[in-house]
Amino acid sequence: MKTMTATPFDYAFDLATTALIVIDMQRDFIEAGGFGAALGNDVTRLQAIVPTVARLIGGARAAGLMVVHTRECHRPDLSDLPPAKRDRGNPALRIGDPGPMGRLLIAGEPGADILPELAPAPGELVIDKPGKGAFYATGLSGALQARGIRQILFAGVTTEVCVQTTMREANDRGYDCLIVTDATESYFPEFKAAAIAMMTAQQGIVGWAAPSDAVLEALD
Ligand code: TIU
Repeated sequence: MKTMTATPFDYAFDLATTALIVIDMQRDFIEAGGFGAALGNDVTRLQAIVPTVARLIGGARAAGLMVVHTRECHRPDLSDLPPAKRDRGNPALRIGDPGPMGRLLIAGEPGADILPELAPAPGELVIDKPGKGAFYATGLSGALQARGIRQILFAGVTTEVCVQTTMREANDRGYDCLIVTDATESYFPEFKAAAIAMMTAQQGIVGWAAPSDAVLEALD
């Protein structure tokens, strides 16, 4: 086992049983004209973490970790989109509506793609998910079990929505989870800080947190 310095205490992991899951680094959340912007968010905050996420993915690949990418998106016929999700808040643009990057959050449309600079490498698992959590209605659980994964490092957007939901799902399934603090971001800085604080409080009730430098050093 290796260890890294983390909050609230050292995080133990084994390269062979650790996965990096990169959550929803899609154009629809990070670029103008996508789903995130349609909800009224300033998407420029999220762009700042892209180089850090790229470095983290590079380090994980070099260390031989399983690397998983997720995309929040729906089938073109919207059969996996609950009306409650589509209609919530009566946004100007709804999921499935045409926008500048194609239909919002629809699989196969340009906006649903992962940013080109973070593109999955051949052979890496890409999970399309209809919910905020990556375990709901996907094959993620089986894929992690097949590889014998026991520890999961989390990066991506947004911290308090899809990242936190997935980390909580993983924690309940028995994984030791760590969020990489500068490889995740929110449209709301106070929500990012609160999400990391509440996950690591109470002796790591949901898991651990550490910056990418500490993670990359431990992976090296
Ligand atoms: N709106 C928001 O903060 N997030 C999402 O809708 N999805 C993800 O976090 N990926």
